[in-house]
Parts: sequence; structure tokens; C-alpha cells
Amino acid sequence: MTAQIRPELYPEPLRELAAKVRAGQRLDDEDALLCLETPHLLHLGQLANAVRLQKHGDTAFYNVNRHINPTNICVYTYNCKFCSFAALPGEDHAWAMSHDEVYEHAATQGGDQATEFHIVGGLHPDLSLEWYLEMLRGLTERFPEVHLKAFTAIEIGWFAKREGISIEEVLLRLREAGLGSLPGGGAEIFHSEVREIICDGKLDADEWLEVHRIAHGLGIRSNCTMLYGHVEKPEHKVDHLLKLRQVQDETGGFNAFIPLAYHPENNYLGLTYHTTGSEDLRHLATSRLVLDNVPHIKAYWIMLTPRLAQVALSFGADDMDGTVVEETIYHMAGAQTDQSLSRSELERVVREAGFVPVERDTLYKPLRQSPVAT
Ligand code: V47
Repeated sequence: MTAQIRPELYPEPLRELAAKVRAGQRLDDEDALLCLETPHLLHLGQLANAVRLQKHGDTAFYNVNRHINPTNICVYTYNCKFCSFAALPGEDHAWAMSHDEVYEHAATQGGDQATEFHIVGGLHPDLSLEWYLEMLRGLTERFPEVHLKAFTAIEIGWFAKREGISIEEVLLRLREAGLGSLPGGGAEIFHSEVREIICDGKLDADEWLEVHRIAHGLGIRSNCTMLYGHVEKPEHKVDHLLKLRQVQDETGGFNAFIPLAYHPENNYLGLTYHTTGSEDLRHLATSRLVLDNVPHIKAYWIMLTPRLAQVALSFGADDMDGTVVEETIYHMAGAQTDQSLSRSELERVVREAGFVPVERDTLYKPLRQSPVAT
């Protein structure tokens, strides 16, 4: 029950939705479609904000993390037409780090203060699972306090295929080597009509969801994402959100949902369209309302800009992601944002938006509430 919502003050098409949100009732597919199509963005945002305030009050989370991308060489370079990060071996922009280079990246530019390394990469044809296990062991040895959030479901699926072992076996071995949780990438849009166009041949929806189900069953938590703003239709996104909600009902293992705006530069999809701020806010608000069982909605500032991420905190989001330090996936796709924000910059951004910045660890345990600015 979200008492401060007064349905009678909402424009007609949203009145019933407002009454449902007020009563704490679950939204259905038609409601989700309405969220994605209504012209009344501020009213939608107000509903999402009411839910966000009920769940998290005026707290806005962030973490001190560092992204590490050991390689961008990827066997799916031609399959994933939307991806600007991947490269084929020998291409000018291809890289593959050694273990020592990974450790150097981990240690530089504030990496020594990080509580999380967010590690993802391409599907390198020549790197064995053992190479990755060694990398995790090396990181754990050098940075025992840092949580390793590593490998999308796509990478997990690739390791299993390459080694001829089960997903469960891959996850168990990775955990033994230091894996803490899985990031949410690789979900894109689950519907096959879209997947066939943007990432044909990659793990399908059922396989992506199964990797996360298995991880959750082993007690490994994860995030989930949705890539919007390309060829998808609203119905595809409703299907995507409801599939995630279904898995979360079963397992409860998702920490956060991150709506990801497609960036069109330097890839094979052939689109030029950039999402607008209103679209980004709409997707954040819709996800807060539909994913009633996912605790956190992340406004990924790298993608949104810190300015829009501030607004997003009043449109359903309660988390800004982190300091990041070095970002390649979005910057190779044309992002103009900085690659890093310091802890104090993040705190200022949050505070100026009217929220209380709380540093968290990867699993959302609060670590430190920032002192009030003077
Ligand atoms: O899986 C790839 C997307 C994702 C493009 O779990 C693109 O905490 C836009 O998943 N335009 C990787 N998006 C990023 C990701 C993520 C980010 C922040 C936090 C977390 C988390 C996860 O980026 C990919 C894909 O969906 N992506 N190419 C592009 N051109």
C-alpha cells in the first residue's frame, strides 16, 4: 500500500494503474504496455518514485568499483551486430591482456580502494576456463577484500560449451576460484524476433535465464539487464520484463535490474538513433513498477550521464552504480560521459538530487553513509 498516491489526480488512462500501485497489486502485461506507451511521463515517474521511496526511502546507493575487460576478442563479433566492443583477432582495436596486465589494471587509478571488480569480456576462442580461473585466483590473492562480479551468462555459456562441461560445473569452478556474483549483461531483448536481428546465434532467452537460475540455486546472486532503443517493440520489452520477474519469483536471486540504452556508433547494426532522456526515464520507471520483486533499479550513470542519473533517482532508480574508473563497452559505442567519477563526485551528484548517498558493497550491504555536506 503506497498511501500517498491519489489515483483521482491521475489522467484517465493511468488512474487504474495508480490504484493498483497504491494497493500494492502486481502489474500485468497490459499495465506494463501502458507504462511504455503513456504520454504522461511525469505521472508514470511519480508512481515509480512512490514505490522507490517505499522500498528505499531517500537512500541512493553507489559503490566503489573498477571495470576490467581482459579481452574484447570475441567469436560472436559478427553475430552481435549491436556490439561496438568486440573485435576479431588481428584487428587494430583488438586486445587480450595477460594475467599481469589484468592485475595492473586492478591496482591502478583507485582500483586499490575498490570493493568490487566488474569483469567482463569477449568470448576469446583461445582462452581456456583454466586461464580465467587462474585470473580469479590471482585477483583473490592480491585483493582478498574485493568482490569479483564477473562474466555474463553469455561468457558462462561459452565456457561450458568450450570445455564440454555443464553450466553448474563452470559456476562451481569459478566460485571456488573467487567468483562472487554475476553481472547482468548479455540479456539484450529475449524475444526471438529481436534476437534474430541483433544477436543471432548467441545464447537464447531460455539459456540466459537458465544460467541465472542455476547460479541462484548455487547461492550466487546476479543482476539483470535489458537493452532498449534499437529494433525492439514495446511488446518485446513487456515479454522481457515479465520473464525476468518470473525467474525472480522462482529464485529471488537478482539484486538489481539495469535498463541499458542502445548506443549506435561503431557497430554493424546500421542504426543512428540515440534514445532521448524521456525514453531513458520511462524505461527506469516502468522497470521499477513492473519488477516489483527485484530490490534495486540501477541508473547506470555512464550510460545516462550523471545529470540524467540524478533525475532518474526520482523516477524509480535507487542506485547509481559506481566509480567505474575505465569503461570501454559504452565508450566504444559513442558514449560521451567521463569514464570515472570519484567517491566524492558521486556523493555530490546524489546529494544535489535530494537523496542521501550510501556506499554499498556488491550485495547491497551499506558500508558508509556520507557525512552531510557543509
Ligand atoms: O551485455 C553492448 C550492452 C552490456 C552496446 O550488472 C551495449 O551491474 C548499448 O551489462 N550500446 C554490458 N549497450 C553492460 C552491462 C552492465 C553495465 C553496468 C552494470 C552492470 C551490472 C551490467 O552492454 C552488454 C550489452 O547489453 N551493450 N553494446 C551498445 N552498442
